[in-house]
Amino acid sequence: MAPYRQFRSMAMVFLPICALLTITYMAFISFDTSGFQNDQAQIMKMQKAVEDEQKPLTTTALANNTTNVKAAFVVLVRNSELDDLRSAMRQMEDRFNHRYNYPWVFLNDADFSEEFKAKTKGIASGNTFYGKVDDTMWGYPEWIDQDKASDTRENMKEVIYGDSESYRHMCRFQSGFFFRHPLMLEYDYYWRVEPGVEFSCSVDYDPFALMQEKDMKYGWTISLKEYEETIPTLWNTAKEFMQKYPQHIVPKDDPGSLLKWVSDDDGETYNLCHFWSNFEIGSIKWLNSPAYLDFFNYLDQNGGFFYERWGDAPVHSIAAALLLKKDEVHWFYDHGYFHNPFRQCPREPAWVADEKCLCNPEDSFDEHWYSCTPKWLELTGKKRTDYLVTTRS
Ligand SMILES: Nc1nc2c(ncn2[C@@H]2O[C@H](COP(=O)(O)OP(=O)(O)OP(=O)(O)O)[C@@H](O)[C@H]2O)c(=O)[nH]1
Ligand SMILES: [Mg+2]
Repeated sequence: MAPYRQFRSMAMVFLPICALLTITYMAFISFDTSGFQNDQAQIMKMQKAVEDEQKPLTTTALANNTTNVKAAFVVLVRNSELDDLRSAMRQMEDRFNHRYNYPWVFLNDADFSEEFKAKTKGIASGNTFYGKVDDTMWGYPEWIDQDKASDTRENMKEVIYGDSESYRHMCRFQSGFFFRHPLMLEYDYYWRVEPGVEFSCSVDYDPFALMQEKDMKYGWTISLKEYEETIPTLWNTAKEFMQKYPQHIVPKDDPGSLLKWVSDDDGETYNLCHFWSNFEIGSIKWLNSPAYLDFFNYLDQNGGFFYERWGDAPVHSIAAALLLKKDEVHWFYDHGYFHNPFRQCPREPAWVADEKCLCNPEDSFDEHWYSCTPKWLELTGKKRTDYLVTTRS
């Protein structure tokens, strides 16, 4: 019996001590774990915020350094604009194309000079092609009354480019023909470049791959309002088109409809909003589709390219708003771009401008009262950062 009693007295001493130690340990563990869990949740929340800010829209476009998209730059240009063109090309090559080597297509209503060819070929990292635009694409269609066109120019002297004949041919060509020039037909996507523009941010992903991967049709950087005097009857003509070709129109009650971007009264009138077409990354197949061609031909028959001064920017933009859905149109927010007098410079997160760009976000036009980009964001229900593709290096 003695060993049992000894064991019992030892147990009476040790058991409470063990119980106390166990309780203390459990309390410590549970306190420590919940603290750890809190920290962990906090860290995960912060990581998610950073990831959301940096979330790439695509993976392929970022990962692929090789050219697998059938795409080209397209430049309508005169020989006299060579220096300004070389400046724009140099920036495009340094900021983007030296890693991708996409070809350049130059178009002109006159012959390109040998100097022009040599000095553009010298800068391009991809192949260069030079095309002449003939009078099937640059000139008066037979239904145009040229006296009436001439009177219009006389009467529009006060309007910017209102008295210019060549400007009208240019706008009609950019609206309805550049994408079916024989040199362009082998490509799926184009990036329009103009002499004298600036590309002020490094583009470390492939916008063409992004467009292809997401099946997007039209990309832009700056939006603004058109001079009303240049397009008095454009919207009414577009409304007639909508009635005649309902099969091409995205219904206005479709959640993807972009009608509200160009009209504040349910389609009654045009609010003058358009994408500035001197920068465009777009689908050549879309422009060659029956929907777009029916639209262009309908406008062209009306004669407004000559009897008014319809610009290719409102023409492309109204087409996009009527024929495309929200997800098919992309704001290239993370591109730095300047065409006199407006600039696009990414605002936030701050690192984009600091690390990738040579521009001041305070100069960016996107929040200007004359910009239509706030309306775009409101309609699409997106934030600027939703359009961020570039990532931190
Ligand atoms: N070959 C050729 N190219 C032209 C002609 N007119 C304009 N372009 C080109 O067409 C594009 C648009 O013309 P711009 O004069 O820049 O028109 P804009 O951008 O509305 O006006 P700006 O404020 O002057 O730049 C540019 O790439 C020009 O080089 C022309 O008569 N012949
Ligand atoms: Mg220009």
